[in-house]
Formats: sequence, structure tokens, C-alpha cells
Amino acid sequence: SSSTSPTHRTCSVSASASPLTPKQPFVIGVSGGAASGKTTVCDMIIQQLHDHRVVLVNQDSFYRGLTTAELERVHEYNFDHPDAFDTEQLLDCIQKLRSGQPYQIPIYDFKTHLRCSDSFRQVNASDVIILEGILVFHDPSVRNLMNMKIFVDTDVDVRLARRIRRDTVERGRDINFVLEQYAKFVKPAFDDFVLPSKKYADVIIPRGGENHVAIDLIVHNIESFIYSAPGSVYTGVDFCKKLCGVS
Ligand code: UZR
Ligand code: MG
Repeated sequence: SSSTSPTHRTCSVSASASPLTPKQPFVIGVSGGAASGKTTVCDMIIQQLHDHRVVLVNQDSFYRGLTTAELERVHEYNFDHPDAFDTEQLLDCIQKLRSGQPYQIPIYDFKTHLRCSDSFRQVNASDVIILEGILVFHDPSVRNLMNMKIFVDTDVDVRLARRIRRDTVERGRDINFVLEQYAKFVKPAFDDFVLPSKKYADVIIPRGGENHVAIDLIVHNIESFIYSAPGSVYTGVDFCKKLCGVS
């Protein structure tokens, strides 16, 4: 077995077995308007980073559950405003994951607008943390934890068309309600909060998930960061082979 070769000793598959100090995970923020293709871009990045441990955190998971009073007037609730999210908790989550600790992410139900009271999604330490959501660049302390910021820039009409399909077909909502909510909250919040945060992006991806060239470039950049940083803990077989020059 190749594991007897001295060079292979630096290729550890677990942090505890490595003589090297683990470095901090690489944190990527992915922002963009609702239905811009953020989730698709993240899925494609994750697919191409299959040699690494990657965790996806959705800002949506940190929606505050609505109070009874808010639920009674749900048509007047602005889900696109920064205050709709528990940003303190999101910050705590990213800080913990970045320092290598696991985290129990809340589960938010889009149908009831409530959080699951008894279940969580347990997320473990990883090499890459991707934080995705419409307003992930809004809060400076969350933004400052990111090593790379990506903005998915998709035409407004394409986003509206997708949004209508998603909310009616996938979420069973009434078309009139969807359009009303779009005009009242979604569009103004995009103009007031999402678009102004685009200036913080390092990379702007036109056309979202269709843009394979942009995604390839991003993935290569992440990989070179992981490979080049001294003191890295390398995980995954192909990764180790690459590092040790074994084909
Ligand atoms: P993405 N949203 C809901 O429709 N219902 C909820 O209970 C919580 C959020 C919507 C929210 C926003 N707005 O535009 C969208 N509304 O989810 C963000 N109205 O999701 O980033 O996947 O597009
Ligand atoms: Mg999404």
C-alpha cells in the first residue's frame, strides 16, 4: 500500500491523525435576488468539490418563526426584510463552524412559517462552508467571516417567472397573492437591501447556474486555496493523491 511511503504521512484523512494544525475552513457567501439561481450555483460548486468536506448553510433556515399575531396578518409580513432573519444566531452558527465545531441548524417550515421546535439539522466540521441567501451580505459581521463573496446576477424578469412557478407549483400558493407580495415586499426589498449589497461581492455571476465557466473558475480558486495554504489538513483520497503526485 502507498500509505507506507513517507510522503503519504502528511496526507491525513482526519484531523486527529494529522501532525499538522488544521486551518480554518474556507467560507463562501452566495447572495442574489430571490429565485436568481443561488441554490443551483451552490449545488454545482458542491458537486465539483466532491473531494472535500463541504457544508451548505441556508439563510432561510434562520427565518424567525412568526408569532401568533404575525401569523394572523401573514399577508402583511415582510419576509424579504433583514429583520425577518435571526442574524445573531446565523452569526453564531458560522463562527462555530469556522472554528471547527458542529452546529444544530434550525428547520424552518415555509408552509406554516414556523420553526420545528424539536428537530435540527446537525452540521459537522468541514473544509468549505457555503452560506447562501438573499441577504447574506447585509450584516457586516456575517460578511466579514467570508473568504469569498459571490453574487448571482439574474435578470429580474427571469427571477419573477421562476418565482411564480416555484410559489404556485411547488408551494401551492395563489397567483394573485404571489404577485401582490412581489410588488409589495419582494421587489422593494431587492432594491433597498439586496442590490446595494452587490458591491461587497468579489465575483458576480451573470445568468446563475447556467454559467459553467464562472463555476469552474470559482471551484479552481477554492481548490487552489485549500491546496496552497500551509498547515492544511487534506481530506479525501483524490486530494491526497494529487498532493503527493500519485496518479
Ligand atoms: P430564495 N419566503 C416565503 O415565501 N415564505 C416564508 O415563510 C419565508 C420566506 C420567501 C421570501 C423570499 N419572501 O423572497 C424568499 N417572500 O423566500 C427567499 N415573500 O428565498 O433565496 O430561495 O429565493
Ligand atoms: Mg433558494
